[in-house]
This record gives sequence, C-alpha cells and structure tokens, in this order.
Amino acid sequence: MELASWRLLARVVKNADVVVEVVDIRDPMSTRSRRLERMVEALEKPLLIVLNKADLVPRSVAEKWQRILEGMGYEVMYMAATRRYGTRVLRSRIKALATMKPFAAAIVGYPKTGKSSIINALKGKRSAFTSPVPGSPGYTRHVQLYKVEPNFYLIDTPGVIPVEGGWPEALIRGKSPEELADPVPPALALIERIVKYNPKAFMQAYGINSRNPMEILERLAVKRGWFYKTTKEPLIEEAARTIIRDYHKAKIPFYVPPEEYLRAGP
Ligand SMILES: Nc1nc2c(ncn2[C@@H]2O[C@H](COP(=O)(O)OP(=O)(O)OP(=O)(O)O)[C@@H](O)[C@H]2O)c(=O)[nH]1
Ligand SMILES: [Mg+2]
Repeated sequence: MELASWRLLARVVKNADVVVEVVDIRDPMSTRSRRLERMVEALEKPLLIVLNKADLVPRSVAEKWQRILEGMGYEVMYMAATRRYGTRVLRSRIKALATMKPFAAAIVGYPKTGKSSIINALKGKRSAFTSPVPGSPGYTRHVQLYKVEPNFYLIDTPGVIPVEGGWPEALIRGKSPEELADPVPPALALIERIVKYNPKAFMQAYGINSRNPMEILERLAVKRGWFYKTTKEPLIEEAARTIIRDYHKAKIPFYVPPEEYLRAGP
C-alpha cells in the first residue's frame, strides 16, 4: 500500500476551496495532523476539523473534544458518518466556509478515519469505496471528485497523510495487519494504550480478564485455537493481527478521555 506524498496533498489543498480534516474521535490528538493544519493555514484555505465516529464515544466526550479544539481556534464539529448523524450540519458548515461558486471541499485525514464514509453520507447514496482495515479492498487509492449538488463538489483522498502520530498509531494506520513484518510490538503498544483508558476493554471484546498485553495476546490465541505447529506455543502473531484489525473495526471499546488530555497538557 502506498501513502501518497505531501506534494500530492499540497496539490489537493491548493485546488480546494475548503479543507475538511477528518479525525477519529476515539483519539483525536493522535489522529490529527498538525503538519496538514499548518499547510492549510499557509495556503490560506478555510479549515474545518470533523471529529468522526462519534457513535463510539459518549456525547459529553464528543462535546468536550469539540470545545478543546475550538479553544485552539479551529472550526470543529462532530459526526457519525456511517449513522448519517451530523450530515446536514456538515453540509451547511462547508457551504458557509466556501467563498465562491462552484466550490470543492477536500476531505483529508489519516487512513481509516472515515473520509469516504463522510462523502457517502453527504452524497446520500453509496459511491465512494470504504473498508475497515488499511490495505484491504475498498480503501481509497486515488484522488476522486464527487458532485454533491450543483456547484458543490467533494474531493476524496486516500489516507494520504504520512502518519506522524505517535507509536503505535504510525504503524497500524500506515499498513495492513498482514503487511506488518512483526505485528506483535505494535499490538502490545496498542493493547497497553487501550487498557490504560478502558481496563475492561478485552473482557468486553473477547471475554479475556487481563490487563497484561502479552497475556492478552496469548489468551486470545489459545481461545481461538491458534498454535505453532512445531512448538504448540500460542501463535501470538495471529492474535496481534486480529487485535489490530478489531481496533480498526471498533470491536474493542476504547476512547481517550478529554480530561486525560487536559491533565497531561498538550
Ligand atoms: N462506528 C463508526 N465507524 C465508521 C464511521 N465512519 C466510518 N467508519 C468505519 O471506518 C472504516 C473506514 O472508513 P472509510 O470511509 O473507508 O475511511 P477512509 O478514511 O476513507 O479510509 P482510506 O480511504 O483507506 O484512508 C470503515 O469500516 C467504516 O465503516 C462512523 O461514523 N462510525
Ligand atoms: Mg477512503
């Protein structure tokens, strides 16, 4: 899988009248790109930050993240594209930011944040391809233009932003779980992060009552019957890929509480 370059992204932003940055509301600070935001600012384009997947967090959490980012001077809203929640608000906020007609809004953001799903929601019928996991069929490969209404266009982009977010985000969003040479280290880091914010996450997802990352991998492998043929040890690589995949598919309940971010400081 190829992550297009900053040059492609710059071209898309230059050609857009409005830029919509899509982030995952479960972890907004690791899934936004300051570099993209600075680029949009430098090119003097209006920017709207969309906190997507709001169905995966309590409403109070969505509202707090919105206020935190608004406090930094950004235009912000939250929505749940696959539930068609917030679609009308998004449409009118894009229109309010556009200064001419016709206009095109570029939908940009990290892989798997729901850019194509947002375009489908705005268009009202399925047209942009979507997929749950990086690199699997249906991820966006090329920049594509869609018409929402007369004079209103959307530019879909592949997960083009080279992922700069912290470990393990950089690894698990940039490649499919199958492509990872060793999925265990990023899975362990991911598990640690999830458990930190939701100690019961793996109980809820798999019935595994543990907070120890390595033990969680081993117990999942045992539960699913995945063993090395030779040594009969649990096949933790397979468990690691499953957990990364299930994280993308939101099967593991988890979000970063805004209070945590405020306490730790930006
Ligand atoms: N729960 C939930 N899942 C969502 C939402 N929006 C998108 N998803 C899911 O997130 C996954 C990725 O969605 P896409 O629309 O393909 O994301 P994308 O940003 O276009 O991905 P790339 O083009 O590969 O970068 C899919 O499994 C979607 O069903 C949402 O609002 N809520
Ligand atoms: Mg896409």
